[in-house]
Amino acid sequence: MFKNVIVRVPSKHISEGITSAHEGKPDYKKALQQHENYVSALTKTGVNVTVLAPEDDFPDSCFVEDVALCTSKCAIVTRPGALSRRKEAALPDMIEALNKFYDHVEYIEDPGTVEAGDIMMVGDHFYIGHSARTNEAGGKQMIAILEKYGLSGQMVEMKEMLHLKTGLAYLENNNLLTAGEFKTAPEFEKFNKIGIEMDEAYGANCIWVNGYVLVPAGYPKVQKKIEDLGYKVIVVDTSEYRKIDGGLSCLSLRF
Ligand code: CIR
Repeated sequence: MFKNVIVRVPSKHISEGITSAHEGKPDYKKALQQHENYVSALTKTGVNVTVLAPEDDFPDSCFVEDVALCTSKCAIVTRPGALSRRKEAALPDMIEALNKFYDHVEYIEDPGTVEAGDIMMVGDHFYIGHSARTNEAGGKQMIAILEKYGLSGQMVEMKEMLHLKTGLAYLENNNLLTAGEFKTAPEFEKFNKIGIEMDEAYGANCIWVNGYVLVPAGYPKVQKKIEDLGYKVIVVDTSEYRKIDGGLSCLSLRF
């Protein structure tokens, strides 16, 4: 069960966020409204939500998932691979919030790069995508830190997706949503895989929170598959975040 969630209100320069999508620029006011709805949905699952103030100089700073890994034992502040995002990990209010919740806060160091959107937690084990943003040195540092606390990790090679969790979502009870290159990856054979079709691939970025699953609006096939598994579904519109490659998991730290 998760008790806490940290989010950050989007920057008024969110339209300048890094993107590979060709869907236009996010509308700031709409993004703010969607963010409020996201916080309301999370609150419904019983977690306490810490809302950090916007950091206008960092267009992608609402995607807090990338700047820290929050485990049951420690928090690990990352070192983002995207240069425009690197300093997001050192923002004082985030460090302060992590120190409030954790006795142990660790840091990824140069030459390592990690964005925690590349890390999927399954119990005490962590799958770490070796992506354009997370390098081998970063992955090795992360695994060494996890092992120090009795946790474990392994790296997963990836080629197509931005982050590991762009195409994977662990819904607990061995259920794993898989899209694109992860549908056939050998690392995930032991899970009950729920394959997401290409036309709804963005919908694979769901989050499990205390028995609920938050699903992005506009992905009816994904929604039905999750409902059929018996989860309580909350649909949340993320259209403005999708325009800059972001989704439901990217917008929060859950622990
Ligand atoms: C980026 O490219 O870094 C942002 N525009 C999107 C980050 C999405 N984060 C995530 O998948 N964890």
